[in-house]
Amino acid sequence: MEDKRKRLFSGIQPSGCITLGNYLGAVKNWVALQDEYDCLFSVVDLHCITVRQDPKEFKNRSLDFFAMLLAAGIDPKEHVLFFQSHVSCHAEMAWLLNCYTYIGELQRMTQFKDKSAKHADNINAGLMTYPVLMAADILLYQADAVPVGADQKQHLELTRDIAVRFNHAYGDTFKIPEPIIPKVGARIMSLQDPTSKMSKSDPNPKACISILDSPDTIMKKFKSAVTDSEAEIAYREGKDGINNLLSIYSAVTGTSIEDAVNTFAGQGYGTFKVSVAEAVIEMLRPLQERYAEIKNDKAYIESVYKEGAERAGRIAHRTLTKTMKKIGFMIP
Ligand code: ATP
Ligand code: LTN
Repeated sequence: MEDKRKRLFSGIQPSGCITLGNYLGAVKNWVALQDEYDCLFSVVDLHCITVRQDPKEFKNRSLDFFAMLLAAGIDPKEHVLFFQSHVSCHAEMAWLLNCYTYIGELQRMTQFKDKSAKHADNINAGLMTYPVLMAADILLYQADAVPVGADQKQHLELTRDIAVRFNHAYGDTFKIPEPIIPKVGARIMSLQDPTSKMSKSDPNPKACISILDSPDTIMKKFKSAVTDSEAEIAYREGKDGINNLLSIYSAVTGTSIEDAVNTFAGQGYGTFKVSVAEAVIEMLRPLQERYAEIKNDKAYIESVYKEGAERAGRIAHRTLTKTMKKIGFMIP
């Protein structure tokens, strides 16, 4: 029976580890949205090579990420979970869309500017055309909705601009996707510098929580989180460290920021940090247990990604052919 639910697509790069930021800003949301949408989730490995990767590590990490998504609760029977590189239409569609995207648009992207500054010795063309590959990911599946953290909003706007431009030139071809950005957790900040986002590529390991960190490590990282010298638990401008901890607590427990503030009002920062750490540890415990099981079952992981690539490939191929026909390619 044809699925009449709206279609959803999202992706995560297998670089670094899945951070608490990725989890609260994206993955946790993916799991919840599975009830409402017909979903495709991808480990977007092609995106990773804009930065040099060690081949062996890259391969292992890609598999780890796949297992982590399964452990987090992605249901590969109901939905599609696959590696981007297993569906060659992504790279092909990216080429087509490159020719409908302006260099000026790509140079304006905040992430491009940030990453160029960070990797000044390797500003390759892929770093710049990265958002076009992302647009290809989304448009290939005619996705209605794309859940992402706040940092990806700009890339999604570009995706929409490219799709509108193409549709305008050739007639209705692509669905125009809507972003889904969570109200709390959309932008989890670094524990060491709460004015910048928690990033898997942060060189300071204390800045970032991995969803596979041990309870001990999580507790230590929260205890050393940077706050301020006021000793007042309140959510307001200028209290970046405390705001971040309140956001994390709220996203993890599902309580509003206001209720969290009331719960902790009058307590010291030390006690508050311990409570936030405990909530995170409890949230991650079942995920870590499932991960340990799934990681050992190589045959299961393989069967899921093979089936995922087939199911995704069928949809992607349909859109790629349609797009090529519109442009005027001779289709064999
Ligand atoms: P890097 O930090 O190295 O740039 P990343 O952590 O942004 O990488 P991605 O795989 O590009 O990793 O992101 C996966 C998802 O996680 C995206 O939807 C992104 O918006 C979301 N995300 C990333 N960092 C955060 C954060 N600090 N808070 C909330 N969501 C985040
Ligand atoms: N650029 C994204 C990862 C990504 C993505 C996508 C997210 C690649 N393709 C398609 C949503 C839909 C990021 O999160 N940094």
